[in-house]
Amino acid sequence: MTSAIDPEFALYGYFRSSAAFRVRIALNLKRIPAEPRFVHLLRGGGEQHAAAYKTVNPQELVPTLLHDGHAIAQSLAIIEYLDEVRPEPPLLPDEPFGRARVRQIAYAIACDIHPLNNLRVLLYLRDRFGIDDPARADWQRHWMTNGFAALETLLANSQQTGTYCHGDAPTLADVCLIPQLANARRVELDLSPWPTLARIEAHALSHPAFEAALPKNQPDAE
Ligand SMILES: N[C@@H](CCC(=O)N[C@@H](CS)C(=O)NCC(=O)O)C(=O)O
Repeated sequence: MTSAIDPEFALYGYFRSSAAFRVRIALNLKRIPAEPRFVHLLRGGGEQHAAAYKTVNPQELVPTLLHDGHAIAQSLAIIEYLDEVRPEPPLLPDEPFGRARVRQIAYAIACDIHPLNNLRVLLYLRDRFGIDDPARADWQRHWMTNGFAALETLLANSQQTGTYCHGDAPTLADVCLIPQLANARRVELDLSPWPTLARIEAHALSHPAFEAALPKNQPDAE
């Protein structure tokens, strides 16, 4: 959806990474065509563990944003940074309760759901405890179900919810929700118990910034 690459920005990511997916959405919304740098999370044991990448991000995770001589990791820190250096369109509301509510939704996903389903956690379950593929998929569905049920209640019962999680424009909350729902589809989680989440997802994916950021639309998609 974007044109020539902006040489000011580069993003280390992987097509399936939902944390990188969040940043791709934010960059698209702000019309920043960052140079993509691909880190294959599985090849050769994971390129995130290569010495060269460790100097960029000592946590050995994607995404990492390069801008203005800085390497910034943690998707939420990156997105709030982008919101400060490129404020339009804003991804956080302009009043304190709205900002807190959007962060509440974003953190429920990024801090409480996503980490339990991350690759390194799944690999540890397999390698340390011998947990097989179906049981690990069940683990993922369990923690997503737990988190989505709470989000559905929050969103369905709030007048602040609009066509997006907070009002009628995309915010940090949607930037986190849509990639998490993509992860849920990968493990064949039935989303029908959460109609508000599904409605917001359908609406968001009609926006080119979200659609272009989908894993399947990335150059490194397999
Ligand atoms: N809290 C971090 C999470 C980053 C993260 O977990 N990234 C995953 C991909 S979604 C990763 O790089 N995993 C590699 C691994 O587990 O080895 C953020 O929001 O950026």
